[in-house]
Amino acid sequence: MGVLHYIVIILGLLAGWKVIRVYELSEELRGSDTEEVTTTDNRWNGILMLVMMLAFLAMAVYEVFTYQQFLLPPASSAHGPEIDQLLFVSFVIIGIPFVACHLVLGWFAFAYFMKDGREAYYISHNNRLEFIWTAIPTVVLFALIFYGLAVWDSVIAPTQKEEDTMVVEVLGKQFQWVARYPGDDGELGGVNYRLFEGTNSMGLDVEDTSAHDDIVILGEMHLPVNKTVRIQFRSQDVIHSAYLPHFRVQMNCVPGMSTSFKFTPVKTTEDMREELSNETFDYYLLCNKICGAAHYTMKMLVVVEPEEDYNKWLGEQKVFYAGEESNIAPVETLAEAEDISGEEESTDEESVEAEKTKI
Ligand SMILES: [Cu+2]
Repeated sequence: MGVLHYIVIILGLLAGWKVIRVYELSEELRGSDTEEVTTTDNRWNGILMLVMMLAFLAMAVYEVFTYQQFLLPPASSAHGPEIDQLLFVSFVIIGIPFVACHLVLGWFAFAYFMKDGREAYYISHNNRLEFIWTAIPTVVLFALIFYGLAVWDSVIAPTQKEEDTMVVEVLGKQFQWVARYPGDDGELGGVNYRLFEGTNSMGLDVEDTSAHDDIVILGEMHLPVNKTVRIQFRSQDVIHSAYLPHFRVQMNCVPGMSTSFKFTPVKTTEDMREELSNETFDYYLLCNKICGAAHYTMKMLVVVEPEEDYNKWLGEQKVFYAGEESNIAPVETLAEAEDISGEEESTDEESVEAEKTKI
């Protein structure tokens, strides 16, 4: 909105205020008490209340349909439809009392406005009524919670055998995502949060030989279609949340622990481009936990493709550990790693001492 809009709004408000003032003054001239609330005022209030409630509901319905597209993108994982149905059922069950309560509220204000000779009906206590309005929401909410738990259970612990599942690791850090694939041995090497240091940006335990052929890729991840994948999440610094909206996957990445989510992508990036008739469509993994100043930049491209393409792509990627000659990941035991952190502390103390002497 430009400055002109604001000026128009302010002038409009001033004009409204002046109109009311003129009305009040004319009433005073007529000798009537402007403070007195008449039956006509009450009737008008009732009508306006009903109109406002109807307008409010109409706006709510309009917004639900207009902005539905921003709620969730089309699902493209095997469990996606289950989550969508849960969401739909929840919205319907919450929507019914939402509409009903507002209609009743508007209607009562309209139909039972205060007028002479009408007396309010007081109920001091009614056990049956209290039982009904406690029992119905309890039963409905219990049903909703059990349904939700059942869906969550089937999503988080699907029945596919673990040996048919491929494993990929995703590491979150301020402000990047890194993917790690097991190499030819099909096994991800060990990691430890205490080994994040220097060029060992993955905290890889290179004493573990299965770590030597691990493949690490920055900001991009490929997945074969129709293959169940377990993504193991880690964080290097603060809590991040890996969010793959199209796959209906979200999992916190917590420093010092490993979390995971198993799912099956069922549509390739190409399938989705065709389905949405959008040439530039891409899947993304986003960070859904405000983790710092550049949180909004934290996303990783996810490419879902046929298995042959996936294998070809993976074959072209580089191995992270380049041998003892490389400057990457010094071979250390955890005890040594602790020693180093001890040294760092003493350096800190030294610098503090140095600061003191300066002063
Ligand atoms: Cu983050």
